[in-house]
Amino acid sequence: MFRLLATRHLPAHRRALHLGHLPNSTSPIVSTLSFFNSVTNATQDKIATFRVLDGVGRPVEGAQLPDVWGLTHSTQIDEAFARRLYENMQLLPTLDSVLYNIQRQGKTSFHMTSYGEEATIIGSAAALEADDEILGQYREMGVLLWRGFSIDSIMAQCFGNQDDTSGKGRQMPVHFGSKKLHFHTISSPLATQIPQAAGVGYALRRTVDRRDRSIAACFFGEGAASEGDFHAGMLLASTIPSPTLFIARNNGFAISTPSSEQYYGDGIASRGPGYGIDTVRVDGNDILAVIAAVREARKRTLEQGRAVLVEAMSYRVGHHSTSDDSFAYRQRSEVEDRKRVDNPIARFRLFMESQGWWNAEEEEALKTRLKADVMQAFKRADALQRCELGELFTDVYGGEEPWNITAQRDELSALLKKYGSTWEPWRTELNRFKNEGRDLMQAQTDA
Ligand SMILES: Cc1ncc(C[n+]2csc(CCOP(=O)(O)OP(=O)(O)O)c2C)c(N)n1
Ligand SMILES: [Mg+2]
Repeated sequence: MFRLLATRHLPAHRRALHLGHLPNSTSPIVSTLSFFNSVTNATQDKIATFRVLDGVGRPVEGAQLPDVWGLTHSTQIDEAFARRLYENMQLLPTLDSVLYNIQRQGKTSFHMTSYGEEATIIGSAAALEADDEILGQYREMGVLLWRGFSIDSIMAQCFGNQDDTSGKGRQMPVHFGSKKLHFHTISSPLATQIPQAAGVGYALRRTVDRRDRSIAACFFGEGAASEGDFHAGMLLASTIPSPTLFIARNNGFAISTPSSEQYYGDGIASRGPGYGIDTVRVDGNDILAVIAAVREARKRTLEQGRAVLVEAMSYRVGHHSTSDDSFAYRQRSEVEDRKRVDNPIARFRLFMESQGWWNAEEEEALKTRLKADVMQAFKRADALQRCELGELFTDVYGGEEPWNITAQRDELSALLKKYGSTWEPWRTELNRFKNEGRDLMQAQTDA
């Protein structure tokens, strides 16, 4: 026979105490059968979104403007910092529009724009420290710009010319990397950067002079979060604690798959608590909200030595890439509406104007200057040759060159010697390389 415990009159937490708990678990025991499907409490069944500025750039009720910080102290956001943010936000679409168009002209092979995500990307960059390690997906060119990567370097990478410091012209466009700026080279397979970031965070924890100072910040799209690597990375960072900050850019699309088909739960943020990870969702079109959220997330991850997850909500205004035509799967009017109603650049500009920090003449002057800078860099990059052809075979592996690379170089060398100066298509192609392929044509080979 069951002996019923007379605990019904007790409040739930006392009742739970009374009933005890299981080994290996701190879960309170209850006698009421109830399922749950939300990580918030019942009165607020969706995760809230943090916002500072409204759609027309006014601080929302109760919001505080974020602090900015110098070497010695932090103060509320000031004109100089706001201008730097705004200029970097404006530089992104200026670069994007030129890089997109020159791909169409056949001058480069590919491009991916950041249209609509300027606040998410520049705001995150601004909230991090310059030597925090960045592991990006591919739409984070703005982080590099914020850190001082020049427009010439951007162009050199996209053209794959001899000045490309990211990969000597051997990577697809937008696959940037900079050791100096702590920006790990982009790789196309989705989500690989997520477990890698947990490893980088762990390495930072084990490095004495960076342990209390630097974090690993990992960007990924809501589509990439459907990969197994997302879960592997979150679990790794949760069970082997490390200062790793996950920044999910939820821009509504993974190429043609809308986020409504990407998950059934409450976005990406709902997954953080499952891994015991502090999580926040932020309006990714509000640069001040992004700065405040990422800055606080960074502080937490460093102080607690544990991972934190930020989900930034935005809308991918551009096509996925130059290989995509998004009007095949979404309405033109939807895009036009989003551009107008919730434009991250316009919102911040209105805020700046309301503070007396910006006006129409300055807007005009900035746009003219940025356009001229980008066009000049484009022309310079277009005129430069590629690296020496022989570079094709270097840096593939560390250490001693393996036999297969040597054999491939020898084969190309022999072919170039035979046909390089006589066969027209090759002669023309070779002119695009520094030293016109002579480094290989004159090389001693066994072939
Ligand atoms: C493992 C893998 N699968 C598929 C692709 C093809 N692919 C490239 S980008 C992309 C969409 C990613 O969407 P999301 O993560 O939301 O990033 P967004 O492009 O929206 O910034 C896909 C499916 C890939 N690069 N790698
Ligand atoms: Mg996406």
